[in-house]
Amino acid sequence: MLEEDTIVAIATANGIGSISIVRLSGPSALKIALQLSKKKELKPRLATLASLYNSKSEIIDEALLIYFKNPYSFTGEDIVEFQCHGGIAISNIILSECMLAGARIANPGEFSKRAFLNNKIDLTKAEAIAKIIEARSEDAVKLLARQLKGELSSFVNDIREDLLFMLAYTEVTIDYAEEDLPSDILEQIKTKLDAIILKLGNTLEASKRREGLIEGFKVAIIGKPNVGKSSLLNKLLNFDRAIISTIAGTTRDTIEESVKIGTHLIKIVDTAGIRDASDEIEKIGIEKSLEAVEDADIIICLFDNSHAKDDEDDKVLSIIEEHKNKKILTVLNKSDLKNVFDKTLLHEPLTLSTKEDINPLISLIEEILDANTHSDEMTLISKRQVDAVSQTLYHIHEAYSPLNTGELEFFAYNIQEALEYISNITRPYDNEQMLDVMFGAFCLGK
Ligand SMILES: Nc1nc2c(ncn2[C@@H]2O[C@H](COP(=O)(O)OP(=O)(O)O)[C@@H](O)[C@H]2O)c(=O)[nH]1
Ligand SMILES: [Mg+2]
Repeated sequence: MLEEDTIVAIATANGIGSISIVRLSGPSALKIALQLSKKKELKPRLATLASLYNSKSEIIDEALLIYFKNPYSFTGEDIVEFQCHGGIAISNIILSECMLAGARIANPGEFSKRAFLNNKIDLTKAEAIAKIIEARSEDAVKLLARQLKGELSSFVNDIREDLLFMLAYTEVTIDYAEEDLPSDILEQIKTKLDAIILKLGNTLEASKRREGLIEGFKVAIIGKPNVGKSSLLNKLLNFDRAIISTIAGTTRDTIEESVKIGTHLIKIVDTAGIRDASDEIEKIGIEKSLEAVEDADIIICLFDNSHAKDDEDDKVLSIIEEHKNKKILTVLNKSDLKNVFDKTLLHEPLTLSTKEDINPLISLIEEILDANTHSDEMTLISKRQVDAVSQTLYHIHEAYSPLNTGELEFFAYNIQEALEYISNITRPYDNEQMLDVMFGAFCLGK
């Protein structure tokens, strides 16, 4: 289903660089490129050096032209790429000349949308493209590259095949026989259902646990006032981001910053000290500290080694007790002073001083993140994918009991629903609106 109009966009970032790429896609792409270059022909997939001319035949640049003849291009349409000299002016002039010659400016994500509509990529790849462009860490790139290569597509296709197999058998039984499913087929279906439930469940669980791989894992620093939370944040960031003082209640709001640890990007959150405050604003700050705990993947819980444990520390300990499902690192700070905190009251505390060396803590965080990153578990990268898998899993669970009671129509209905949801991940049956929203979020020129 080839589009009528030809679109054009500057594919490279808007700024000064050695080259810029202007990309044309659509039925007139070649014609427009020949007009601008005054060439008779362009050989597909061959780089051709050419002078470019404007509509008044004035020379505007010298560029490398590459023609991709349909269907062997990213969009599946004719594409011509101009590799022109870098800079804002040149690429904009070429863009305007392409428009004068009949192209229209592309909408955000329109190249990818055309690639999707022409079956060149499925939605998992489209999402991976959008995200890999914005990725800010090596972890994110590695994860997204796997999806780009089609890992999720084949995962989805395998499950679809199994569901289709079940549907085929049950439909035949419903149509032609009064009898129940033959018992060996029934057993085979149950085995397949169990395997799918396990696969989907593991994927959802792993995706939740590894959510931070793209945006950055959240690490919250908590503790009572004055234990050195803001000092730790500043030390991790290597600059004075938060105000540090001996006055309890100095940090009233949560402060969030991104920092790289090893190959990982983390979002580190400094919080207001937890205590029974009477000040209204401080109270709100403490509420936000508790929210930060909820949101965090890793919690660094600070105590002051120069004082004995008190009621405020107990309060902090009771909070981490409620969040045992998260990674919790307990740190006895201010260990450069006289050590009076009873270590045995904490679980494997790290003894350190933010005034001196925090490397042992950094290594520990890196170890945790490494363990979470180096795994080949299937990971979903968007809420859209997570929702689709959850719905698939729901309908597969729903299919189980009618199978046991021989109500094959109900079984078939739920498998049909599951099929539709799982298919949505790669190629929805029809959902124009969803496609517009999705591709609209792409950056220009993609
Ligand atoms: N001696 C010593 N003082 C520290 C250490 N860490 C923080 N402090 C001091 O403790 C006070 C409170 O620090 P701050 O980071 O504002 O604590 P917060 O309220 O937990 O954010 C400041 O005067 C810091 O200089 C440390 O490791 N050793
Ligand atoms: Mg503070």
